[in-house]
Amino acid sequence: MKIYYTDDHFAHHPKAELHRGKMVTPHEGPHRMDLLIAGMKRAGFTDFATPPAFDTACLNGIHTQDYIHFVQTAWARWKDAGYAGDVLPMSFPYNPRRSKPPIEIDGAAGYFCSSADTMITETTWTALASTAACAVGTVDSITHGESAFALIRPPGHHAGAKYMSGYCIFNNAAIAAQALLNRGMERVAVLDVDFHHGNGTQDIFYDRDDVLFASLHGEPDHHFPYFWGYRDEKGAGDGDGYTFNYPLPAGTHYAAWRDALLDAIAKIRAFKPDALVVSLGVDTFEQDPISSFKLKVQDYPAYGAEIAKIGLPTSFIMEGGYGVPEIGDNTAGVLRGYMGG
Ligand code: OKP
Ligand code: ZN
Repeated sequence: MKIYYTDDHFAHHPKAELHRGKMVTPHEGPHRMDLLIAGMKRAGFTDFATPPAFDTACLNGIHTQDYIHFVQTAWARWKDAGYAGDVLPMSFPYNPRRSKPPIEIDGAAGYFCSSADTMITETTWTALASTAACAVGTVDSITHGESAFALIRPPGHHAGAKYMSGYCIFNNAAIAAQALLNRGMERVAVLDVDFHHGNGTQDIFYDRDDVLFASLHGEPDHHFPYFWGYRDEKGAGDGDGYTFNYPLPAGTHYAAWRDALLDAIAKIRAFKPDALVVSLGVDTFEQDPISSFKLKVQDYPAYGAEIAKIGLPTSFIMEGGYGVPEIGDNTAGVLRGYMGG
């Protein structure tokens, strides 16, 4: 299996995160990639591949032009305003009677954001170009008949058409799904196994019947992203019945998680998609520092094998997973399980 990767992820390196009232080193940083690569190598993965050149066209239909322009220019505007550090939004659009980005960058940043955990640094764009290109790379592999993995950071599944959120700025899973459709596939399913609800992906495809979205996640009354991911969110308009949410309580072990997975897989099969995108977050691990499920190391290959049984060419897109060396073993474990052990 090809692993699309570049060193450009280093270019996204925010300095601090406000977490539960304290300034801390961001949970989502380059150190994660060291752990992920170490785990992949321990598991014998060697087929690292350079993605195709980034083309902004891959963002069409996923992110709006004004949002893309904001992301590209935000840091320079922040600096020109005389502000320190990274772009960090603090004020969010809450007036339903007015919807336009203000001119001042602090306000503009809030307009394009839904949570104050997502920073833009001087070189973030370079990292985002790489994540999007790696997502497209997996689609290249699929068109050649091979499943593939985008080993990327920052993650993407919280980012919507015109907002960043939850460490995510470009929605790489959505980019992959759209790229598959652009290459002639008629239906694509996105299975989101990250601990957190993939609100951005859900939002982007909510009104569409060509992309099914299914997510297993910590139930939103107690877990980020809080305002999304309830069971009654099922899609709207043409998309009604193409979104499936499996909110699960803190402390969920593999047995119950797997029951939800098998239900999601049944929905995916009934949809008869041409390909599958997996938002692969491994923050479901029992030791994850910001999450609360109880999956163990051996559960990752087990569910990778369940995903393989769907029998679809699959684009695996790295999402979350934090803090401990096992994030590498668990990520590799899913892929090993998918490949048959
Ligand atoms: C991203 B992914 C701020 C609390 C907000 C956001 C979690 C984002 C997780 N310190 N936390 O889904 O793994
Ligand atoms: Zn997550």
